[in-house]
Order: sequence, then C-alpha cells, then structure tokens
Amino acid sequence: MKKNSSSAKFITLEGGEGAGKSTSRDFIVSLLSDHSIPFVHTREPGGTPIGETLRELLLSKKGVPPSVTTELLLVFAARAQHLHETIEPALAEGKWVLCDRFTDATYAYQGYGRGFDLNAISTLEDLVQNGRQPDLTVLLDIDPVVGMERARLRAELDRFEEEELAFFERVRAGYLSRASKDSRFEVVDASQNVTAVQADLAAILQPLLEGGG
Ligand code: Z5A
Repeated sequence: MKKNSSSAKFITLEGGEGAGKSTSRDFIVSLLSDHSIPFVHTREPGGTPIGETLRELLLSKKGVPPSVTTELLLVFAARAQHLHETIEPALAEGKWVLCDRFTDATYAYQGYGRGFDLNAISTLEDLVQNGRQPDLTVLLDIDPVVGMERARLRAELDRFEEEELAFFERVRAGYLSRASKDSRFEVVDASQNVTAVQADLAAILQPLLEGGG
C-alpha cells in the first residue's frame, strides 16, 4: 500500500442512502479545523471539474441509463482524475484529505448492488490507484428502510436513490462484508441520534487528531 510522505491522512466516509454522510462530514470538518489541521474536503464521484461533469452524467435520470460497465468505467475515470488532480497533490503537500465516498462505494454499489464482477473491480482499482488506499474509512451503517425514509424527506431522489430496497440491502451487506475484513474500517451505527453518532466519530478520530495537528 502506498504510504503518505507526511503524517497527512486520507479519510473516507461511506454509507448507504440517508446514513448521514453530509452531516458527519460537517462534523469531521469542524474537528479538523479545531485541531488546526490543513485539509481538503472532496467527494466522489466528483472532486475535479472532469469528475463533477462525470457525476452529473452518473446521477442524471435523463435519457437511456448507462450500462453497468459504462457506470463502472465512469466512476473509475472520475477517480483517476481525482487522484491525479486533488488527492495525491494534497497528501504530498501534507494536507489531510476527507473524501465523501471512494472505491468501497464502487464495490458496494457496482459490485454487490449491481452484480459486477468483484475481481474486475479489483483490477481497475489496482490500475487507477497505484496502491493508494484510505488510512481510515468510516462506514455509517443504517437499515436501508430507515435511510431511504430520511433521504426521501431530504430532497428529490437521484438515479441511484430510485433503486428498489433489495438493491440497498445488497449494498449494505457489501459494505459490511468489506468492513469485516479490513482494519482500516470503523463502523458507526448511523441509526443513533446525531449527538451519539458525533460522539462515536470524535472517539474514532481522536487518535489520529492527537498526532496530526
Ligand atoms: N456511487 C457509486 O455508485 N459508485 C461509486 O464508486 C461512488 C458513488 C463513489 C452519489 O453519492 C451516488 O453515487 C451514490 C452512490 C453512487 N448513491 N446515491 N444516491 P453521494 O454520496 O453524493 O449521495 P448520497 O448517498 O445521497 O449522500 P449524501 O448527500 O451525503 O446523503 P446522506 O448520507 O443521506 O447524508 P445527509 O444528507 O447528511 O442525511 C440525510 C438526511 O438525514 C438529512 O435530512 C439529515 O438531516 C438527516 N440525518 C442525518 N443524520 C441523522 C441522524 N443521526 N438521525 C436522524 N436524521 C439524520
């Protein structure tokens, strides 16, 4: 695995619909700021002009939907540019990177959700990431029934959010399966109230923050 030349950390946030990623991201941003840690906050798909254009294509409900292969390649195309233009330069400058979703989302959505071959995803991951992996991945885990209810109350649903419940059950199972096999994951019970979720996040981040200011 590629190591950062500095103590800068690469942190990713993952979870299904309505898990509270935006809410948690804002809280982590405040923790980093309170500790005077230089950081970049970014997201996938997106994070660069090319990536944001690809994001619009991926989330759009207009026209013929992309095939699963097209969807997968667009996600990795956006990620290649994101690593090149945003993530790697920031880490090289000693800035932490807080990223809303990364490759675990590809395994969860395109792999477990849509049924794309996990080995093919792994091949693209190797090609695009050149060994780069997050130092910490916070998985906000929630029952999709609860999460979708939150998402529906929040805003108009995008193309992914209009999938059936079984799809989100597979996405959740995929995330939990990956989390059970890799120590970089911390799983947070996202069905708790915001105060309890934030207390968990603070406890998870504390060891990193102590060494990172
Ligand atoms: N995607 C993919 O398929 N493959 C990939 O490789 C990647 C992505 C990278 C866009 O992602 C889509 O891209 C995504 C998968 C696909 N699928 N969808 N949709 P996104 O991350 O931009 O979209 P999102 O999942 O909708 O994320 P979000 O906007 O951050 O939403 P959220 O997790 O639901 O967070 P939220 O807005 O903070 O919370 C939702 C609501 O719940 C909101 O009203 C909050 O006030 C409320 N909330 C938050 N926390 C709580 C608690 N604890 N209690 C009660 N209510 C709460």
